[in-house]
Amino acid sequence: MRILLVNPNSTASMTRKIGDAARAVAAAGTVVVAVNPPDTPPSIEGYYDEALSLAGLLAEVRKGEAEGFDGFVVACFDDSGLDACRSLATGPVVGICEAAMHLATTIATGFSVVTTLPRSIPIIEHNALRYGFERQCRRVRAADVPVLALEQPGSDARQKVRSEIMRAIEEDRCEAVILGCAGMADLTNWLSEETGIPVIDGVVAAAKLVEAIVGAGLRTGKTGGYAPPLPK
Ligand code: 5HY
Repeated sequence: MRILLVNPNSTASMTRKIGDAARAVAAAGTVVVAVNPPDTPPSIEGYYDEALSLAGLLAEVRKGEAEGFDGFVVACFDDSGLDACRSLATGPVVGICEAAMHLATTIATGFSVVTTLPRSIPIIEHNALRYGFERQCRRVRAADVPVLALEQPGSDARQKVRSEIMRAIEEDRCEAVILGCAGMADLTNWLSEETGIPVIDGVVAAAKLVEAIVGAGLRTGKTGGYAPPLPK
């Protein structure tokens, strides 16, 4: 099968990181391709950037559908434009936030999320409500690092994420932690070793969930909310 991961921001180094994380866990026979639009914000930090990224995200999914990809991942933790992408795609479209939260509830009675900036906290809290995980989500926290600091070698971003996870373990009774930014995908194993609890990266979670859905022979339902766009 062929899975397309779309990073809605335009930072190519993050797109490469996202693709590498998914390829590292892909089953034999699964081809993973990661792309980003050329003209969206370099990082998505809050509602405004998210809105600016939507047209580029949809264009990439439209192209991927035309090229026959079997499934799609929206690789931004806001789960930007998920429903609109599902209207375009035949195969499943999975957001990295929803996938990570689904997986977390199978291995922990409660999880916390550590994202980048405080402005992203209400967006992720809304996602937990939307997906029905508000009871298992102990808290959404921010390490207070800009998204692109995760792309800068030598920045203190990884240490700040680690410290926030330690606070989550201490204060939230969380038994797993979700990384609340696609740009953290390369920190997962190190953070799990450092903190001693399961650390879930949404990119890996979403890629494996798409594999499972396609493998089960399922596709997006087209008779209602996810019906194809009408010509205008
Ligand atoms: C993301 N922003 O996953 C989100 C999450 C965040 O550019 N990629 C981004 O940190 O707000």
